[in-house]
Amino acid sequence: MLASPVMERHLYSIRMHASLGGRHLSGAEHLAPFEDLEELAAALVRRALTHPGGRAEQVTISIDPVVAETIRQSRLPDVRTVRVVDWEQGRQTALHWLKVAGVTESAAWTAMQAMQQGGAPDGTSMRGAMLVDVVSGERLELDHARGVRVSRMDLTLEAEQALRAALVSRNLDNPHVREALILAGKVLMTPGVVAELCWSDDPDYTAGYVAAPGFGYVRFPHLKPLGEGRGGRAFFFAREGFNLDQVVTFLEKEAVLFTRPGRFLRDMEAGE
Ligand code: WAQ
Ligand code: MG
Repeated sequence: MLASPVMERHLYSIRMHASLGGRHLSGAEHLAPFEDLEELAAALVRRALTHPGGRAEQVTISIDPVVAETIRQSRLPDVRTVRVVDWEQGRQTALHWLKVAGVTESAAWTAMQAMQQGGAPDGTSMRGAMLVDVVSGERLELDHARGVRVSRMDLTLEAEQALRAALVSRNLDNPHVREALILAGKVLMTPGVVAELCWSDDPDYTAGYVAAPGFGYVRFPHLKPLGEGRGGRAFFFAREGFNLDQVVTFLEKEAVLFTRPGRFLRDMEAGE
């Protein structure tokens, strides 16, 4: 949330990570000028201590300077909802959109199965995303429990206001949607990315999405059963030209600021 022109300001990345019983509970972050850090830190701590999943035991706030000239500016992805009646139809339809993006059916299926089983070796959700070979479905990230964390992205205050106005009128103005759009927006800028698949780890939130550079962010109201606490993210990459270090550095370290929302496209039915 940035109120003033970006390039003249010295910016900071401010990130919160909270855990409970040794498990990841909550995380959030912003890119902000110096003057906003104190207030943002307080808001992030409040968020960690009032999380619906329990009160955090450990909260870490990290602040790092970001060189203003290195910040990439972009527009958020276009958004559309595909109506599905239940999570089975949602998965089937998500599989279709992944194929449209260029993921093989077997790779898409393999990733979905891995996410359903929690993604991490102990059967819980990963902290970050799995990186998946678009053809074979093979996992490419080094740490299957942590995965790759997308970080250092935010929107300007103007873009946030425009986005929220567009979301409110569609009954979609909640933190899940806003944060997922920002995260997917950065993922879609990654060199070599073909698509992203995501569903929430919040037991009460069944929605998820498929995003791809060609069609933006396509959301499905149901991608998992209500009450399911395992969620995840899979980023699909073409193996040719894939460079793990470059991809991880981009996703974790390079700052991206969204200055405009994407377009909102009409809802579709699953069979369309
Ligand atoms: N980087 C990579 N992976 C992440 C990150 C991150 N910064 N944050 C979360 N994940 C992974 C991790 O495995 C989580 O378990 C999983 O994603 C889901 O995270 O209605 O709420 O924050 O359009 O629970 C999408 C649909 C909601 C929104 C996504 O994700 C809509 C959501 P959550
Ligand atoms: Mg969650």
